[in-house]
Amino acid sequence: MDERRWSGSGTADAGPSIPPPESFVSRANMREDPREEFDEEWPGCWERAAELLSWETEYDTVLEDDEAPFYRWFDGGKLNAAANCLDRHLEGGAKNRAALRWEGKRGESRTYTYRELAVEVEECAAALSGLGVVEDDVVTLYLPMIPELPVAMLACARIGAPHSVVFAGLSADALSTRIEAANSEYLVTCDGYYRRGDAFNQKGKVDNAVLSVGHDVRATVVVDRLGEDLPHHLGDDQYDYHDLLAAHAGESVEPVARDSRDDLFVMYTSGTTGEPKGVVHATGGYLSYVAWTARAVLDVEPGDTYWCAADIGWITGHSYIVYGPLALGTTTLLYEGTPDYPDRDRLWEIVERNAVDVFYTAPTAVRAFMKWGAEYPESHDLSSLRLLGTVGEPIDPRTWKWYYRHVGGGNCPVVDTWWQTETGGMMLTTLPGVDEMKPGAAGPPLPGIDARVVDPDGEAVDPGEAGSLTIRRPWPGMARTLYGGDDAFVEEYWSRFSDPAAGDWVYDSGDAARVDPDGYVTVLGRTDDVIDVSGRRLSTAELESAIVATEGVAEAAVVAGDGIYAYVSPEQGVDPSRGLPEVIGTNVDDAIGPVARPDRIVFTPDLPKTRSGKIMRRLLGAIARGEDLGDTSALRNPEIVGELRETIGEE
Ligand code: 6R9
Repeated sequence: MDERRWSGSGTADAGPSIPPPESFVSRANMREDPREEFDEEWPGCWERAAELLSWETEYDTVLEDDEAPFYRWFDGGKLNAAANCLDRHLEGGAKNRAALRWEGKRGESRTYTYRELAVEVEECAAALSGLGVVEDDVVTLYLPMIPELPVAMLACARIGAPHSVVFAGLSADALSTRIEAANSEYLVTCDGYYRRGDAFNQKGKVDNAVLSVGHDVRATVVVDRLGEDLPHHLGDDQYDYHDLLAAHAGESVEPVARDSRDDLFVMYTSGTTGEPKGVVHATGGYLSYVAWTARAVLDVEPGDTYWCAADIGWITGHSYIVYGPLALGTTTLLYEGTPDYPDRDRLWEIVERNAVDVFYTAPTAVRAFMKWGAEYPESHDLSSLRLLGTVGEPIDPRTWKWYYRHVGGGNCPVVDTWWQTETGGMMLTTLPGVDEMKPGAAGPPLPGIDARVVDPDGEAVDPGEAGSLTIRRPWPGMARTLYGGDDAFVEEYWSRFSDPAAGDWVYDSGDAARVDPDGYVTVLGRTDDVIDVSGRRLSTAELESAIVATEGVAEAAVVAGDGIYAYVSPEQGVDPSRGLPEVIGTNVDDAIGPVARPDRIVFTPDLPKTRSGKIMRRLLGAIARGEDLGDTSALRNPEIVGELRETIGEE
């Protein structure tokens, strides 16, 4: 961010506060605000997170900062993540509780009790060890949303081999880059998977990818997902998953006691801008933090059926489908597919059939539900729900309210959780049984978190002013480093606002934000996405929020082209030629000012998105400016790019 002032500060504010429903508060995991205590006790407060886990060896200290910003949490402690997610739940009745429920793409469903999941994880761990995997070998997992993915993650964790999960939809190229960067010699994948009913050949992509990896890939394990629908041949060093597990049936594998600071996994994130970075998470701090936040924010309880409808290939799936919920001994639901196949009520049918208690998804999904119409959620009994959450992008007040009303029936708090791959777990959000909600603002920092919005000199800005979102104290979920890139880690996140000579380390999130007088933070988007109009800086999130506030608009993305370009996706059945652009213009004038009025509005049925549902503004900017688009393989819906190019070219 440069010295110039932001425009639009103090406008497009979050809506008025909504108190959490009494029915929720009376049974919430957290009913008192612990923020003050956390501040007084910091960093000792984080023992409360560590206490949620079982430690093989007690830790010596809560926080070691002698190598800052390479902090060590719960140093001296030893634990195993898989043992925390499985073994310790096997005592007593919990072993027959469902750990995982899977809803497959073709209407199949499978349930694993904790006992059954533990058995398969041990067999998989035995199989991986049998292939030669030893502690600290990175194992790449290139699997769609099938139970074998969490099984393989936990099997790796059991033997102390960090996993690197790559989104199943990424290209062969993206896969080989990640295998190479992580120096990974072992791969678990599948023959193929179904997308909208069609069989896709995953193994073909894998074979191509492996050919272009610079080192030897010693073994590839292939899950047979499609059976007769896609016969395949196993080459040298390729093994059938089910045959391998059968060969190790019933074997037990002792969990490796890992140092708290040892790596649990690496996760490559390309985000919406830039090169992929291998974010590394250590075992003790990460697992404590995701368990603590799942309990405090998602209100997860052992008896719940909890559903995070995200992909495990995204950090959200690691933290809040697999590790957090299983560490707490709850039933976590895993779903494969898309929300509109076979029909647009698929998710609500799953909620009803499984009596889901807590539902967590991305704003982009909620905007799609809003676009399709309230009749889909309303045609199902959703009364089992007690809490809703969102993650991944700002959620505008209109979408928030739609979710609160049509999915939550006005009885469920909505938590808008801001966090990043690098933070490991949630950082800014309301505590659902404690804080009032303000639609459009993520909320205050969580207990123990010192988040500040600062100007280019690192000084806190006044309420209402926009600035850079920074974090001042370390927290247990934080990334340990970037894989093979300690220098890049410091450079990327800790150089902008820190004063190393004074021992003063400040984490730069790369996001822009604004705080209100109550300390609620509204995230305004990546600082790279900010647009510059005649010397004034406009936040994309604010502009988009003003556009989406227009009746008939489902989703919008704003970028700089020749002036301000707004890509707008209308709701189902809305004809945009009937005055919509004028209403949008007026709404933007009112919310921000005429300077922010889009110069060009392009209507489109969809916007290009990453696989975690983030709008790719970088691509939309390139389309608007007629530039080369670069690599589009990380897109969930690459076809839309060509369509938009044509639309813009034709006009
Ligand atoms: C968990 C995750 C991180 C970036 C982050 C920010 C955006 C995430 C948000 C949000 C506004 C929220 N983001 N949650 N923006 N409100 N509640 O998404 O990790 O994939 O690494 O992305 O996502 O821009 O910096 P990751």
